[in-house]
Amino acid sequence: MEATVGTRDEWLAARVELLEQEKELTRRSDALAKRRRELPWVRTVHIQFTRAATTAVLVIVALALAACGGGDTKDSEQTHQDQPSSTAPAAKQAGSTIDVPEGEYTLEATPASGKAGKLTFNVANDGAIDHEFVIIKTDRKAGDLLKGSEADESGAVDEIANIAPGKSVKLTVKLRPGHYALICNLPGHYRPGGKPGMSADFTVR
Ligand SMILES: [Cu+2]
Repeated sequence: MEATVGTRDEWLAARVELLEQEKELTRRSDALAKRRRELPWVRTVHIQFTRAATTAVLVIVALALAACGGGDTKDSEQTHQDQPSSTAPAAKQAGSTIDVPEGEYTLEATPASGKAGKLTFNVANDGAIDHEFVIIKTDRKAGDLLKGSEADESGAVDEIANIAPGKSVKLTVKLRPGHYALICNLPGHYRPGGKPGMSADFTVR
């Protein structure tokens, strides 16, 4: 649309004329609404039933919406637990779950030991960036695996490749007795700035 350029007086005159048209539109709209309200009412059982039904439908819809809303909240809250639910029964049978919170740049294992057999690692990324989780069977200390800029992963048993921030992922593995290193080996996470980072020792008896 092309705009025309005029004086302030011209603008004012045009604006006043437009305003009058707008007012007229409002008046006509009001009149129309009044006529709609004045439509004859038909008092029959059918109408009353319809109203009751409408009310009922509205109530049902409202309840359904409320239920959905609640459901959504629950879903998001339970994502952590629900996601790996398939491994939950196995975890119960094994009777041993190790909590592994991860952050920048920390990794802990609680408890730091477990019984040989099936063990479930519940790895929670409490940080703000992606992390991973690698289980390595090694006699070396978890913090002594540096090879170049990363940890040497020889002896790796299993891993969770990627855990998004705020997510938890469970990993159930069968472990034999021995010493294990639990690490995140994403670039720079194992020993950030040459300092101890995302590694923890774990013992299976
Ligand atoms: Cu990491």
